[in-house]
Amino acid sequence: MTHCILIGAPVDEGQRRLGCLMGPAAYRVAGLARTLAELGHSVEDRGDLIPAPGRGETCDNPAVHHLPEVVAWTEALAAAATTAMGAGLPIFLGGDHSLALGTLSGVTAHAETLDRPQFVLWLDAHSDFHTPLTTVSGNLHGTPMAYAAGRSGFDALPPFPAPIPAERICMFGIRSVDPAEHAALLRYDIAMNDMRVLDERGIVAPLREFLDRVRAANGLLHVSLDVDFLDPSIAPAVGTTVPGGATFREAHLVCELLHESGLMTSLDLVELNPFLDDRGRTAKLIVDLVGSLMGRKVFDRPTRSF
Ligand code: EXY
Ligand code: MN
Ligand code: MN
Ligand code: MN
Repeated sequence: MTHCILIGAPVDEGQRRLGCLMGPAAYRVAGLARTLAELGHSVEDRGDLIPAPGRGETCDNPAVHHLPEVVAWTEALAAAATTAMGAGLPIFLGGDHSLALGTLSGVTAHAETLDRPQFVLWLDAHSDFHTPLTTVSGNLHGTPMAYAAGRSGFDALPPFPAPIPAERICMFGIRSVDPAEHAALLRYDIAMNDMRVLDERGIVAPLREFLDRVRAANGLLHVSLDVDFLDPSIAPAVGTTVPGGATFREAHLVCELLHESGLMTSLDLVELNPFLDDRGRTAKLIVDLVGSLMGRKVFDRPTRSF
């Protein structure tokens, strides 16, 4: 059984549609701790982080907004992530996806101390591969994967502890990539499982390929689950809906395979905007998916006989 450490990160500054700051509360109301406890895990809720005041950082792209606040969140989250990694499985309750600037920094710094490679599974409609200099929207939630991969242009942020090589990154569910991200991604050998690939190959083969790589390298695995990975018809509570997302069954299968692998060492739950939800259904769905990630099965086979 696992010691699960809940860390609230009500970050709303990485995009412009207010509401993600209510995410941590919504996950708690939807029964996240109870779900984990019922599966036999111990749960420690460390409450919500409070970042330091911003220090006025600027960047050359005038579209970028709330940079000092995002820098402060990144520092607070990186420290919290590194500390929690030594104590259990941190589950970061967002908050918009800019929080991954901090969580990826913190877990990667921890992996460095263990001399183990850090891997990332990015479950998202978007590649989030902009830098502060290439983003057109100016929304920094579109940048964390580029930061972790070591792209330049993040001068306002602390240097990323050990940039994650492309072959340790797997993107899953991608269906919205901006031109500047696309041009950059062509220079990286990231496993790009966009919806075209998943439609053709299904979920199982590409995910197992990646998990096999993590296992072979004795790696740590950070999973970043953006609500918009899911189809908007089942998960409406997100500001950046993109049609054609993962179905209920596909998403559960991803979670079940991850659990079966035993490889996940940290988890982000990001982009939930409870203000856009329909009677809590999206929050409840994410909690349900965390249940599958943490071991809930429809039928618990003693051996794999299917
Ligand atoms: N690529 C778009 C932008 O940079 O504004 C959309 C980014 C959405 C990011 C969401 C969280 O995944
Ligand atoms: Mn995202
Ligand atoms: Mn997204
Ligand atoms: Mn390579």
